[in-house]
Amino acid sequence: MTLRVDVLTLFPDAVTQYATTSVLGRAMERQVWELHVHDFRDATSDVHRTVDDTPFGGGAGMVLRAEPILQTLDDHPEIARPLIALTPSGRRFTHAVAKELSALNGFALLCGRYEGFDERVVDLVVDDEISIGDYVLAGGELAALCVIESVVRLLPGALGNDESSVDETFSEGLLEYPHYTKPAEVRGLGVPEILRSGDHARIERWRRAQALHRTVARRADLIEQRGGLSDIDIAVMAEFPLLEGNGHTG
Ligand code: 6GU
Repeated sequence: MTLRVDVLTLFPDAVTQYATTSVLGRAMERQVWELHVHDFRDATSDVHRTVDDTPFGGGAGMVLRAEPILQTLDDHPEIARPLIALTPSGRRFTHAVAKELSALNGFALLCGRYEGFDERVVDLVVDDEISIGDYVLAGGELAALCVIESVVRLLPGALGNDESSVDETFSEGLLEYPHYTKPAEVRGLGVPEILRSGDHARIERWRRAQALHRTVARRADLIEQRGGLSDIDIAVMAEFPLLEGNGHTG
């Protein structure tokens, strides 16, 4: 089944350009997903094609008008639902939300600009509001692309044979262990000896220990979310303590 994604934006070329490149572009060619981009400036009816106006109540910045967005939805009843608005005041986007969206037949993303859109758009047509993190972007386009990429790569057939989204960061609630490739020495830095030992059971425990050490050091909130460290976690971390320089020499 092909996932249908609609994007409502004032910058259709920026969205299309990225979404047809690399992993997303290849997945689109394989019909894992399809993209329908709608420029809501096309749904304006005044000569200046005005999409924004000053806020009632005063204050800085401009607000996106409701009508071009509502008209776009009226003109295109085929636009997928739910309609998700991208805004820094939305609920936080996480791997769990990406999984939710990847289970749908489709969804639409509304990209805000300026100070946001008229709240009546939210009242009338928006089903959900999402933010990708606690910082402010100039518009929702980059956020929409983050959502699309993280969702599409979870779909069957989206990634190549030697890529996988099963075994990576966040699918397990831990950060990734460090990776190395050839050559064995880079500007005086080696590769942890164990990775060249051929002892696969031991390598797996070492990687697990590194993922745990990293997550404890950088994202204690993730450890808490998974209910703390298990006895097995503690044992494997003790078997492979964190070495200086992230273990490059050991
Ligand atoms: Cl979804 N939009 C904007 N404009 N800024 C953001 C965001 C979204 N998520 C985090 N910052």
